[in-house]
Amino acid sequence: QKDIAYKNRLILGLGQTGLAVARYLSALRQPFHVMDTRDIAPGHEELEKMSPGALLKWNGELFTHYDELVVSPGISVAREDIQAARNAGVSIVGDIELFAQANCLPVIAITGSNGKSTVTDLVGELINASGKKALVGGNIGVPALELLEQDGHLVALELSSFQLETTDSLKPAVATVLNVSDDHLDRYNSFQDYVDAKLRIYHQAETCLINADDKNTWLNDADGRHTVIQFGISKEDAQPEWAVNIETNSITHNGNKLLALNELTLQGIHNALNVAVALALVETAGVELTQPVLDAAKAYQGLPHRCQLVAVKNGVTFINDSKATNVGATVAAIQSFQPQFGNNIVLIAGGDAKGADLSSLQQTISETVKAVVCFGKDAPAIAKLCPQKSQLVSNLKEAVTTANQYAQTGDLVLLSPACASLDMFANYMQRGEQFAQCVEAL
Ligand code: UMA
Ligand code: ADP
Repeated sequence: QKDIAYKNRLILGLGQTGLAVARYLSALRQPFHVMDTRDIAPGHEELEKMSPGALLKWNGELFTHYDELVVSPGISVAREDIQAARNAGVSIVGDIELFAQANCLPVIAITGSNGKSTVTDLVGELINASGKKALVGGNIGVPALELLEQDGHLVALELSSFQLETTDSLKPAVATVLNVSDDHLDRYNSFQDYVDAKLRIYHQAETCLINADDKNTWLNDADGRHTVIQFGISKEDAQPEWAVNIETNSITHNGNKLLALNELTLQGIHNALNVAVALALVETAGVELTQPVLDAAKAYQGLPHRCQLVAVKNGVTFINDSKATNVGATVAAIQSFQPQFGNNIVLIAGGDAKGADLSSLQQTISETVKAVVCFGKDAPAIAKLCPQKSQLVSNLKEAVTTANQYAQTGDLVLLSPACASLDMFANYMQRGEQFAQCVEAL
């Protein structure tokens, strides 16, 4: 790895990211302090052992005493105190920027509103199946700076729009924006601002992989600096290089069949696209698509809390899609189960909608769902989309028992909340685990 410049830094936020930055700077013997807006920051005990006295009370007036602020993704850089520091000449970066300054390995960079973790994890599996070693991290849950300590051949990085906002030096071998739909509008002034944050991933990418079916993922490459390739659904008049062909039931590269869709363990068209993207990313980064790599794509089971089977009870199937934290994810999940369950789907949804426009869920609910059981902060807004099919309940436990009452043998009860979990749970994982426990207890 390369050296990063010696600076006096202030780390903002002491969650996973802030702690990883502190460990990294500490190992480099560079000076830093940390501030967090919370009374008790999650990483305070480890920080105190590592660097006694480094944690200071949040005070925006002190920001200009530092050369650089390293801002955690959970803190908005639009805050007045951070903007004032920027205007006073203080550099504003995030952990991914520090990673990019030090990293020497080729990077596969992945963003999008939905499918990031699935594609990132699968890219890691495909690289490992090829005999090379993948380092996988970023928004998926392993702070990128931790990857600098490990040996490997290729890095797969999941990046959120927040991480991209504070990153300038990343030069991915290949980068993709999988799709963009309403999300995080509590942190952006407009949908376009959110799209623009995502598109930053392409800035210095050698190859950009765009979604032919989603204009929001396209880039303006007027000066031809990038190689641009496409993935998408194959149509009569448009054949993306990497395609899911529904008529021939296959994933193709330049028209050549790589895999049959029914060979995949992952279900649904959205997941077939995820597999096509992962193959495209690794091939572009120099991994040969040998039989072991294709076999790994077929065998890939997906991550927990994404359209995961929990149980079949009295003929009713229960699926945990707790990671569906926006409308786009829930629509994709419902559509993927429709071929199997038709309109016999009871949806459990609700939580914190983060300011999203929920209306795009309306059509899917009115056309394909039998009943919607709504809980959490934005339950009333979801129930309003189709009042005659909706029932409000006060918590997830009640939602499961109510959904079970609506369901008959052969039906699907799908937890796909279209909302963040933070109004009632520590995170989406806790929500998914509680769902499984409630199903177990039926
Ligand atoms: N917070 C404060 N005050 C602070 C700092 C943070 O209140 O001073 C709050 C934030 O508003 C947020 C929470 O604490 O609600 C966590 O924020 P953080 O920046 O400390 O988060 P980390 O623990 O560092 O985790 C972050 C990513 N979290 C966010 O972007 C909110 C993790 O993605 C990521 O896995 C981790 O870095 C490692 O890279 C999680 C996430 O929810 C999974 N991401 C969002 C998403 O996927 O939709 C973007
Ligand atoms: P992210 O990391 O972007 O949140 P995940 O891979 O964790 O994405 O998947 C979250 C949810 O999004 C899944 O449970 C599924 O409902 C939905 N999803 C996954 N892939 C896609 C896709 N390509 N397009 C639309 N929705 C998707």
